This record gives sequence, C-alpha cells and structure tokens, in this order.
Amino acid sequence: MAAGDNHASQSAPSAIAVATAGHVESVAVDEKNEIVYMSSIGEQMTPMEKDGDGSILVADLKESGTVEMRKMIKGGKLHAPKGLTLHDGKLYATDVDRVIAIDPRKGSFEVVADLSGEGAKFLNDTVWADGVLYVSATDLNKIYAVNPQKKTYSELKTSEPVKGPNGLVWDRNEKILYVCEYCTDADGKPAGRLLRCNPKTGEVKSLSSYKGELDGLALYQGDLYFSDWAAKDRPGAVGKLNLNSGDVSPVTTQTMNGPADFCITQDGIIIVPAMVDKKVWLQDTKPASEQEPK
Ligand SMILES: [Ca+2]
Ligand SMILES: [Ca+2]
Repeated sequence: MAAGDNHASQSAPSAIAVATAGHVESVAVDEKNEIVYMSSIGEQMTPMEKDGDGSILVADLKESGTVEMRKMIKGGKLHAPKGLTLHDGKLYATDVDRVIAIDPRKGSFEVVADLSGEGAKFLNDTVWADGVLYVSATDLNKIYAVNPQKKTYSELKTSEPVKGPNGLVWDRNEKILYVCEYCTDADGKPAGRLLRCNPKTGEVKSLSSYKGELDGLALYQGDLYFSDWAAKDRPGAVGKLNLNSGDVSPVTTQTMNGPADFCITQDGIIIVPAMVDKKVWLQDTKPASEQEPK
C-alpha cells in the first residue's frame, strides 16, 4: 500500500497511498479524535446516479501504521455522497440532489435541503460560513445558501457567472468565500478558475490566470490549496496559490487520477482522494527537502 521516494526516511515515506472501498470524492478530518471520514460514491464513476451504493467510510488513525476503514451509515441509502464538512459534531455532505446532515455516533442521516426541484444532479461541495451552509451545484453553475435547521435554501447571486463551481472554502477573517471551477472551454481545454466571492455583495473576482479542472479547496497558512484533475500526469494534482503574490506552485508529486475534495490537517498533512484510482494519498504539504529529518 505504501509508495514514496524518500529513501532517507526509515520510519515513514514522504507519501503513502491507501486503497479505498469505491471511489472516494471527499475527506474530512476529526483532529481531536484522530478520525478521517471519507465519502465514497460507490463502485462506479457515476457521481450523478441515484444508485444507492454510496457510503461514508471511517478511518481510525490511532493505531499507528494501520488504517482500518469501516462503513458508517446504518439506516437509509446514500447514492454518491460528496463534499464532506464537519461542523458541531455533525458531518454535512451533498448527495446528488440533496444536502444531508450525518450523525457520526448513530450512523444516521437526515436530509436538510432537497434541491431536486431545481434540477440539481451534481451538488458538490459544502462549507459553513458564519452560520450559513454554502453548497456548490456544479451542473447548475450556481451556489446555494442552505439553512439546515429550517431546511430552506436560496441562490447566492453572483456578479458574474460561475462555471461548474466545485470546491468551496471560507476565510473567516476576510469573510470571503473561495470557489474553484470544474470546467473546460469549447476546445475541451481546462478552463476552471480560482475565484473569491464576497457573499454579502455577490462580487466575484478571479485570483489567478491559472486554469484547470479544479475540484477541492483548502486554506492553510495563508495559501489557497486546490486540486486539479487536469494535472493527473504531472506534479501538482494538488497545487497552491500564494494569495499575496499570486504565484502558483505544485504541492503533490505523485500521479493522481481524479484528485478530488482533499483536506489538510493542522500538522500540514494533506489527504487527497485520487477518486478515479480508488486511493487516498497522504503527503506532507512541505517539499521533502524542507521536512524534518527522520
Ligand atoms: Ca453511487
Ligand atoms: Ca468536489
């Protein structure tokens, strides 16, 4: 299961891959309890199908050197869960045309927003921002603001169209919603942008000339990390944008087919689902040359 090129390290390779049950779209970490949650859309790459074979996987990291995964949901069926967010002890996710809240202790879930009436089939990421749960609808080119208590939603009106909005992350200091796009242009070339959106005004601005087929987003130590399906055969399946300089640089070095909704732990370990490959990669965010000698 392990792979890596840091032979100087005897204890741990610089990156390892773990096989997953089905195609994992999203990961979320419970740092306190050392648990990684993953959403698996199932055995087929059918992210918009209501096929009933989706699952939430739980990996307990306490036992060093082993990662044991179990399926969490005990009642009801999920189809293609994506966009996990941990908030106040609950896991929020999208599932094709609905937004769900999962109780990890009970293994149960409830629907907190049903967007089937909007024609949604590819709801994607979720993020909490000052009491609002924002949800991207990749197929509708829209972002919704969900109120899970009232089970209501409304569209976030933006100053310009967003095309295939996928990853969302909230900057609580700047009160800015970062959004990345998963889309191609008329020639099939990657055309997804890294955007900032002020949810109060709806104003959208592009952050960089970088274009990709962008999926996940994370903020870590002032940099905006993103995953790019177009970088599957070169370094930078996960890259980062320096928000001050605008410079973009690759972070991960491994080949990852379908780098989807990753996360970064407080210690700087990046956890990336290679969705198409049915793997999850763990790698330090720092280059090997900057990591502490083992
Ligand atoms: Ca499925
Ligand atoms: Ca995603």
